Amino acid sequence: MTRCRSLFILMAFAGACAAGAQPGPPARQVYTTEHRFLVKLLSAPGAPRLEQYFTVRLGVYDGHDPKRRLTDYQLDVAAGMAHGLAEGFAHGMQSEPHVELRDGVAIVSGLLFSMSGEWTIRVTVHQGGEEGTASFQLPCCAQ
Ligand SMILES: [Cu+2]
Repeated sequence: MTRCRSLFILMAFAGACAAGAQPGPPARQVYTTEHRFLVKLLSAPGAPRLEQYFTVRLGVYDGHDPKRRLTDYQLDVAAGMAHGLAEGFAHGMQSEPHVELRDGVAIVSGLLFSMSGEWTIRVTVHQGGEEGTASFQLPCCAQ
């Protein structure tokens, strides 16, 4: 019974990921400070589920030549809720995101939202001695 239920949740999750990976509405994108980098949210679940791990895919582009996708960068990813703070998070996630670069696309797994409301995914790009930070808002969660 427990095993069946786990399998069902896993399949539902896989379905959500597949849906997120399909070409759909224009990717959301944010420039880092001084337009150094352009970070695109290539895919994300339409609606993350409370207390369920999910994955997003990010692309990083030259901010001054946004058609040029970068491959030689490193990414730090953190997520949290501001709860009205002008800067920073009132609290983070209860999990540690994992970043894997595959053909220049950053696959960020291990994201988990533990509370309903507006979450921020903060991405810091490091490349060639430069860095820049971009933030994406993601609401939590589907009912
Ligand atoms: Cu919160």
